[in-house]
Amino acid sequence: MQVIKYMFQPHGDERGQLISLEEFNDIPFRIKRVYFMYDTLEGVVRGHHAHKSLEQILVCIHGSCKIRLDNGTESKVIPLEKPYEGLYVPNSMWREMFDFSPDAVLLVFASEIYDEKDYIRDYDEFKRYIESENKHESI
Ligand code: T46
Repeated sequence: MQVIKYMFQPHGDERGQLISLEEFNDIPFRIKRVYFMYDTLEGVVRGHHAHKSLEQILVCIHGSCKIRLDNGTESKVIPLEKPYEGLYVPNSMWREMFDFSPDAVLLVFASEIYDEKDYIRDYDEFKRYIESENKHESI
């Protein structure tokens, strides 16, 4: 399973660091929505879903957290610990976010506006969805 992590270029000088992210240049899609989560309680696991179409880039701009990505056959855990690392999460990928440090701020760039119909929130349904997608691809 291929995991794509972007390393953004900080514009550092004697005052500190600045990162600028532009759609299509640094983020590989048109950014239609930005959201972030913070004050995540210890032991909490967020996510537990996949998206049919949505693509996203996750950046832990403060603190740290871990992301589990699962494509239906393989699963990987990716730590996010630096504000210049962006994890690309494609569509049809189950995700869970966990191990948030108390100061973690997880910023997300999303390719679509919020749409509950795009979510698959049941893992067995996700597996069936992946299988049907693979069938279509092999025809
Ligand atoms: C994802 C992971 C990484 C909105 O009203 N608008 C929004 O844009 C979002 C993202 C959420 N919401 C509402 C829906 C729920 O009532 O905020 C509440 C929490 O959302 P959810 O339980 O879906 O949050 P997470 O952390 O489980 O998942 C979120 C995104 O929903 C999801 O697309 O990939 O972060």
